[in-house]
Amino acid sequence: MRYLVLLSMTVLAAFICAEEPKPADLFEKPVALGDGEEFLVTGRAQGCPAVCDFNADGKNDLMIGAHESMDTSMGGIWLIPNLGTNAKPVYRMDKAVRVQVGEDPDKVACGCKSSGRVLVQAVDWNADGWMDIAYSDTYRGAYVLINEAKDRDHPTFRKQPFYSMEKTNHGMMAGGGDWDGDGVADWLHMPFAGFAYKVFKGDTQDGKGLRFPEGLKSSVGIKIEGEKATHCAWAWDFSGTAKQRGVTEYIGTVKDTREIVFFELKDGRSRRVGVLATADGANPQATIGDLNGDGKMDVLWSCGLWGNEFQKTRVWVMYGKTRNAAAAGTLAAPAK
Ligand SMILES: [Ca+2]
Ligand SMILES: [Ca+2]
Ligand SMILES: [Ca+2]
Ligand SMILES: [Ca+2]
Repeated sequence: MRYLVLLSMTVLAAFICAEEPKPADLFEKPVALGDGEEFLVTGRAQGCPAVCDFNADGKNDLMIGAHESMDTSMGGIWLIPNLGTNAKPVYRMDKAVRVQVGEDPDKVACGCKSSGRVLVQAVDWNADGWMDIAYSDTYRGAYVLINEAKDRDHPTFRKQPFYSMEKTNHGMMAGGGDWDGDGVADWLHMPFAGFAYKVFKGDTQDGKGLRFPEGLKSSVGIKIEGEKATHCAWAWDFSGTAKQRGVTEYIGTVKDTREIVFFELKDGRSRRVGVLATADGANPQATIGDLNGDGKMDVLWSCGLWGNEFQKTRVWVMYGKTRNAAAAGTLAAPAK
């Protein structure tokens, strides 16, 4: 009898293990990006990295939204071309191009010297094959930069509002991924530091481009209680089993911790499944994208470093192990 109980418990445990993804099985160990000898050190504070292919050469580049420095509340966006290959990317900060609005660098009002952020995402808003950018200043509003389609290597943009909080709110955070499971990336607005989650459902034009409905009212609130991300959150079927298990898997960060956490949301309740990595600085900002273009969704993050290098930022990636990003083209590179 005892043997039978033990046996059935073992079988049950095996069944549960098979159902529940282990975060360690989903991603490789984190690596810091750079040129193979030196790490990419951006010299910017509170960096938020994202995958893009701004020059449309088929090699995935990096985009970083960040403070100009900790002496100012102003920020900007930098594009860093991939000088290597997708499998072996090479990024150097001295090759970075600052995003221009017309003749001038885009100035982002972060609202705060120490903790404002610039969360960025590559989109192709008008489906013309030229990369556009959606970003949030985490303070008051979100914007879209429409590529003027003049120069692939040194793009210039037109700036237009995407939505506005209308009054200042230091706790406005953002994220994305696919929250409704249709394979198209969405935008996530997290007012009051994750108190609410509002999804802007991503849309394409005949399968090309990526845009979100404009104006705060066009977002849809999702119920999320329990252990949840507060500073950024990105949903994807990372394990490839989320849909069949009826859950939403997402990665995110929580205020005042350095952890990149894997969460699961089911019936409005969120819970921590496990910690994927611990950042080398406070309040890391994470995004997802298929950086090496292998059809497996990767996780990127950066932060402000502590100590006497607190204005510098290293960019980390954790490559995905599960083939799950087939429909994620809009997250990595715009349609050509
Ligand atoms: Ca490229
Ligand atoms: Ca475009
Ligand atoms: Ca979606
Ligand atoms: Ca990948």
